Amino acid sequence: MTDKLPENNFPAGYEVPKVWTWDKGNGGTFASINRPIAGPTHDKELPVGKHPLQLYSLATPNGQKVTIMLEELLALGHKGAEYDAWLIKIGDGDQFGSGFVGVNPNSKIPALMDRSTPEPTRVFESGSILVYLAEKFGAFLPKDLKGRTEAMNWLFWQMGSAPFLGGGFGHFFAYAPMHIKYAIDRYAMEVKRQMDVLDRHLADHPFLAGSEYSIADMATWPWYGRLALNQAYGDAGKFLEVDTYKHVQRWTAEIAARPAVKRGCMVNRVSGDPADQLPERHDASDFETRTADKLATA
Ligand SMILES: N[C@@H](CCC(=O)N[C@@H](CS)C(=O)NCC(=O)O)C(=O)O
Repeated sequence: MTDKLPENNFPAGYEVPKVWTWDKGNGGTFASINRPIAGPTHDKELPVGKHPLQLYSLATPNGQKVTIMLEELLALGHKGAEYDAWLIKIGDGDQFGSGFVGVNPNSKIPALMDRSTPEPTRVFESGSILVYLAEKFGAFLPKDLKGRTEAMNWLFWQMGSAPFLGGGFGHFFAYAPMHIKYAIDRYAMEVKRQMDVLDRHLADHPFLAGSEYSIADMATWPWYGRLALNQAYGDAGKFLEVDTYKHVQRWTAEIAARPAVKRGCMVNRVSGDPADQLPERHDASDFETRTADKLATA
């Protein structure tokens, strides 16, 4: 670090101290919820509904992976996949309540409690939730070892890659309190490389795991499909010229057209068009009767 002149740093004159201290006023979009420590901040039990599966979530891309999977399972006829989806407002710090931390010690949505097992089973990390549901219901994960492995390859690829898209590119493009060319260039390059990885693979495979639509697609679409639709981080899609990834565009459009994907994207959603927001889901009929536009006029 000694080769870096303080006047070239950002902000100019900044020198890295010997020991980091928490600057609570750093001003980023999520500054009010970010903390350097784990654990609960307050006591709060989680609500429990009537269904076997209790989901505690919000319609971010990580949250949508799971609601898409649950809606796909229900569409296939798996009645045991009925679920209550409770809203966790991460901007208000709900993820730091004691009940939520009991389900996910990492304090991040999505978190799932399966109450159909002899003792309730907690499941956290969106990738782990997808695998759990795929194995529980025997669906959306190829049965043969080769196909299953290819689905896992892409699922783990997504889990490892998306933080560069969201935490890296998205953060510095949209959420940081200033634009830093170095950071934006570094992460834009990486995200374009990732889009090209997907594009080359999807050129000769209908879906990520091959011919079968799987949890790998459900994990990847809310991140890279949304970006391909220019629905992530303002105008990031234009900035990254996402229209040039033709095979990603084909795959994105195909998945976007699935009715279960449309429903899954509405659950626990609290922004955008009120007709597309279903803040909480406790019954399949809620899509008809309990969207935000209907609740407002009830
Ligand atoms: N690796 C985790 C990431 C989950 C995650 O980052 N969730 C975000 C919303 S997309 C969250 O809950 N943020 C709240 C916080 O950081 O306090 C997963 O895939 O489940």
